[in-house]
Amino acid sequence: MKKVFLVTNMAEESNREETITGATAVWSVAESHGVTHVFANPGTTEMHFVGAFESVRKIEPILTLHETVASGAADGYARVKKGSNVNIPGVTLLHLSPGLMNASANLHNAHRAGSSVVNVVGDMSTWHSGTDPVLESSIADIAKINGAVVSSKVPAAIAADAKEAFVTATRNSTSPGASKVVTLIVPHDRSWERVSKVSVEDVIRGDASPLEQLNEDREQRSQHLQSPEQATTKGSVAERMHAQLTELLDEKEVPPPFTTKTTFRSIGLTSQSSIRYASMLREEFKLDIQPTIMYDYSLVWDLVLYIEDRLAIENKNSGGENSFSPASSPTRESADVGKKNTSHSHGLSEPVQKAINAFGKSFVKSILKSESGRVGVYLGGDAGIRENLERVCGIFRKLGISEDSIYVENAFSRIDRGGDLMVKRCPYFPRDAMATLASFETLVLVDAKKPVAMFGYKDQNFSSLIRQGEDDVWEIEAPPGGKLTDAFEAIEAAIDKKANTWRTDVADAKNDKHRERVTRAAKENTLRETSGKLTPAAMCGTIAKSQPENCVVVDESLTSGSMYWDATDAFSPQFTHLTLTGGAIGFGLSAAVGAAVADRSRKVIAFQADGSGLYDCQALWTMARYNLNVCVVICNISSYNILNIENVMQRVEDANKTNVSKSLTSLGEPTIDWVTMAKSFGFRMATRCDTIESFQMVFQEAMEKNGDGPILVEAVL
Ligand SMILES: Cc1ncc(C[n+]2csc(CCOP(=O)(O)OP(=O)(O)O)c2C)c(N)n1
Ligand SMILES: [Mg+2]
Repeated sequence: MKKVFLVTNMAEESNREETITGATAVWSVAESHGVTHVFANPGTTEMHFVGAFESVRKIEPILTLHETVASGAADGYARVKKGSNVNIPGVTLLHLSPGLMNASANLHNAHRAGSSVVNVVGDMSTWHSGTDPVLESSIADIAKINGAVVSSKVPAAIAADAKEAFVTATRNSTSPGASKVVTLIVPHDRSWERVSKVSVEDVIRGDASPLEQLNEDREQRSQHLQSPEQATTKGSVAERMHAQLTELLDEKEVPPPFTTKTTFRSIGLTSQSSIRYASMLREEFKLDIQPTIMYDYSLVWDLVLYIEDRLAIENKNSGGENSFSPASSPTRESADVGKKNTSHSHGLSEPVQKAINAFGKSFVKSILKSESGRVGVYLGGDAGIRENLERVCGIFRKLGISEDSIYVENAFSRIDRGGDLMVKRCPYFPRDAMATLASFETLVLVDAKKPVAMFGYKDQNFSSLIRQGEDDVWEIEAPPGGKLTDAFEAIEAAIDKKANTWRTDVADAKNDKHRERVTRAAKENTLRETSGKLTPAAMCGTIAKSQPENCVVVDESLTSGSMYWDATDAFSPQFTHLTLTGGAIGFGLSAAVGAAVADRSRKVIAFQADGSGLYDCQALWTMARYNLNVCVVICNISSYNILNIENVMQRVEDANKTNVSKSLTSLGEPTIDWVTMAKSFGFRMATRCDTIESFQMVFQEAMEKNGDGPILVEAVL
């Protein structure tokens, strides 16, 4: 026994002395977060990271030939890896600020998609920084545009810094649309300096003091929540608030609901948070506070802070860590930057659970009271993940709301559709989108930001796409410290109690009719012609009919794919659909790389408009090099077609008078040969099709091939 004990001790001692490079520490942390691949375009300051892949063998580096491919791939990877309770970040390795700048357009898309992405960016050595070497400029300033920044400047803190970056990128957020893009800046010397292996393992296991962390979080939260009034007000928040509320309710003799307009909602809280807060306050102060109102209350920020404190105390007592910020509070963006955030969900605290139950009850009661055809649902964020979508459709079915009243954002990050799930897509143009949503009296947003017009057009003077009043818009989202599914659970519990008033039959009858209508129209529109010149409609119908079950479709088809949604509703088995979320074109081919790397068992179809595909066509080389199971369909219309449409729609003065303006939307002269391009990037299979028959044959064949490397089909339209 003694001998064994001695040996163990000696092993521990030698472990303690074992050191690894900072770069290896970063990849070890990444590995502990489930990361399997890094999309890289390194330079001098990242060479130790390149070497560190030799030590962390579970992570495979993927070389991309432009940083926009790396960031788009990281986004596609994260979207495919995501589960209803799983978040594995896409990771990039980029060279200084120029590398990050090249990656930024697709990081913008990733930010808008709510994708978890960690960029590891090398910087000049700490002692060299500031001497103005040619490649130097502020990495943090560029990174901040798309999300949070963690700078690893302190010696030996690299594992903790990396952990902070990965935790921040994968946290549950209560705010739909909050960025999960995080940039970890690592000075050159920090990447080669050696750190104790045991200390890195401690960080990975999370042996840091939670209390310390909690205090730091709370301090930061109260700083970013402070209003000018708060800074000068004395007394505890609870005391002040009680006095204020009592005075408000007793002396002013204005029974709720009050009439003036300072509300929880007006400071950016959602309906869900407002109801939650009101119910907590009711319970605490035994005052009659109505849900969505705190009218005429001048220190409404105090309420927020007070509840934050309550949540933090509750969490501390239950051993959990919590992170909470009111949705889109004015200071949220700045607070995200450089903030320590270690949110993990360990179950909801009691007050949050009570509050969310109260929300569920109010919601179900109200929706059951409304006329079912007058309630519209708008899905965003994680609502499209299959488990979530099934639950959402199940919930609304019981409430009598049919699939043709359930819309998904036009620019959605992921929706697992097809088979027996059918929802609608909100139209692209603002006027159409607004009219669609305005046809409902009540609107329910599920994990979605309130939609605004993509552009402010000359003759359309509106921004919000929502016409309903504040009290007719419900927002379902993750509660503080919890997950979106906690909100679903509360609603389902409330629905279960109302089993005798379910309106499933109403929804089912409408659903049947809706499906019939969609299938008839899709057949008529996309399958009517079977031969002759290839058209966008025939292409959409063919893809929808032939795409295999469980494939991933990365859809940057823009105008050529306008009939694809309905065609897939009608003909496609279950699949995962990803789109361009941030409007920064040049995402599709890159995201297809990431999607194919994330799950090699799934066929990926990159449904790609030609103009957009030319921003990141280097992705083709990465597809070929790593033998990815991707079928690229290029919609070759030799133009920026959407801009021609905009020209007409915006009634642009003098447009097309001569060839000058036309030349800026045409991609012809010289024509681009995608087949030759693909072959030059290493594709073994690339074919051009200009008839319906040839496209049907080639695409069908491409769907049957697996493991033979990528295929490109150039659809000449
Ligand atoms: C990064 C970026 N640059 C420029 C634009 C402006 N823009 C929007 S659509 C478009 C052309 C799209 O053409 P294509 O991809 O061929 O699709 P099509 O309209 O032909 O269907 C351009 C240049 C943009 N949205 N993002
Ligand atoms: Mg085009």
